[in-house]
Amino acid sequence: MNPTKTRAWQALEAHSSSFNLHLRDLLTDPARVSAQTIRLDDLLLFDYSKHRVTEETLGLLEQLFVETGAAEGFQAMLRGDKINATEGRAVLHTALRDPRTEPLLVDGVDVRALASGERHRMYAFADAVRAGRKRGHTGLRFNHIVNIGIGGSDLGPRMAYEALKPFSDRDLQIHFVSNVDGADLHECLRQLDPERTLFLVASKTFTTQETMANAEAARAWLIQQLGDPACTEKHFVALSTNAEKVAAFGITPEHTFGFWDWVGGRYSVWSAIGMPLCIALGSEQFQSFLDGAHRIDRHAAEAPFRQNIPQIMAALGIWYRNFLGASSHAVLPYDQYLHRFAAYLQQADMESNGKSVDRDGNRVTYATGPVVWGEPGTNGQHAFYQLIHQGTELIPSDFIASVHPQHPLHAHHAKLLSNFLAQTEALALGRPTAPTPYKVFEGNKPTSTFLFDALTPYALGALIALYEHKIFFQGHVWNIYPYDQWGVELGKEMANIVLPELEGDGPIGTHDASTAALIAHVRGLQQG
Ligand code: G6Q
Repeated sequence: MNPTKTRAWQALEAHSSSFNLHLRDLLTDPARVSAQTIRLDDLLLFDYSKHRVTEETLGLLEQLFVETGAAEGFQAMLRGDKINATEGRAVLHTALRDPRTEPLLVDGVDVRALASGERHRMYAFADAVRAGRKRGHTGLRFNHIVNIGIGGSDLGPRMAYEALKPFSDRDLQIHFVSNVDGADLHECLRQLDPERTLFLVASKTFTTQETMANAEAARAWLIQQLGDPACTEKHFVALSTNAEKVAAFGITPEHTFGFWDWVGGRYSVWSAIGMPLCIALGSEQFQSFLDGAHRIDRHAAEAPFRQNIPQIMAALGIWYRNFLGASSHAVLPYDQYLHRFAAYLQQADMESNGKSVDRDGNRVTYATGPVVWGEPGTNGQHAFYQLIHQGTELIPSDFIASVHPQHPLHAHHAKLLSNFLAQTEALALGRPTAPTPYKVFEGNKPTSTFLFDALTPYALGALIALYEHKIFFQGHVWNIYPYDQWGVELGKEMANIVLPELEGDGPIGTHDASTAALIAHVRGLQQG
């Protein structure tokens, strides 16, 4: 339903227009903090007390969730309804990490059993690579693993591998190649020992231009290095839903790990797309990563609104986006290992909720997904925090850290955490008086604090799932379809028109005047 037609939305509009409370005043009340802090197991403390909300605001946001049927919508996703209606698909990344064995049927097929079967094949393969039971063409153990994939087939495993490096086998070097810019593959190949390199071609469709170009070039390189076309058999693995295309590329069924159309690319790290992570961590720790996500699946489904972290995250985002005019959302992990987290979330969130047509096919009349961005603290403090503190934009920010670090430099960690805590306090309170107006900090800048006990595989699984479900709840309330991505099609199609024009010497087709001139310029310089 159109959320603006709900009573809650209209009440929130009235409420926001008269809202003039400052966090300085709101945060004098310790009861507020206990009411707006959620402690989840020994996993995480989530503090949402530093937000421009009152009990009334939260009550109205809860009402908005009730009126739009958000909790029922979540159940519909979990039970396999085809909520990705524009592609006619169920959305079941949650089934990939669900340990239950009762059948969950989609089109008469038990997706839990499918997922579990393929997961155990992946576990056996990953553990065999780690133990040296799977070896290369010349009998050597693998020590370089190269994931070739892009978008959803790159960002998740890459981010998670970086985040969990301390838990990985350090004798294995895991590389990620994604860009069709040859520089990416070129720089990677320079580091490899061909006899000891395993290539993982990660592509749901197995047709993506970038991935196929890189996979073909990698294969040619390997054959040239090892001097035997038969060598590719042991050195190539496919992670894909398209068994036919994989076979046509020449990868064996034994080296093919599948997933299904009910796994969206940007939600696929839990499937065979997680193979590089699984090889790096081993199956036990990968399972713990899945278990952490499943813990959040249950939490999101069961916890009441005020105790439900992803629902609160989503509701606060809607409050700022639709009622207080925020157009972006910053994600600031005080954790160097999470240095790819914002990049990952940009895809998860912006590709899901960057939509302007609602579920009835109408242009929306309200704002949907914000721009998501961020960098690890403390680096960001020396760069863009100026704008968050003193600029004219309202930028709600997520501060993420762990109490216990994954490295032995504890004195560093105390410094890191002191910055982490001080920044959210400074943003909230500001400094109302100063010798010059330039040194005044207005404060009242909202933040959420996510404080993990430690960034373990379990915790990372939970962290990702929190954001996945935040995205679900926002997309649901906004009445859009989060699980398609038609917006990436047009540019791809047009690149296929431009490519032959760049490579050939025939006439340049019909383009806008700017693009036609640019094509002519490139051709002129390249072809003399
Ligand atoms: C993700 C998108 C997109 C996709 C890539 C790679 O949700 O669909 O980022 O993951 O375009 O697609 P393939 O895995 O099919 O190569």
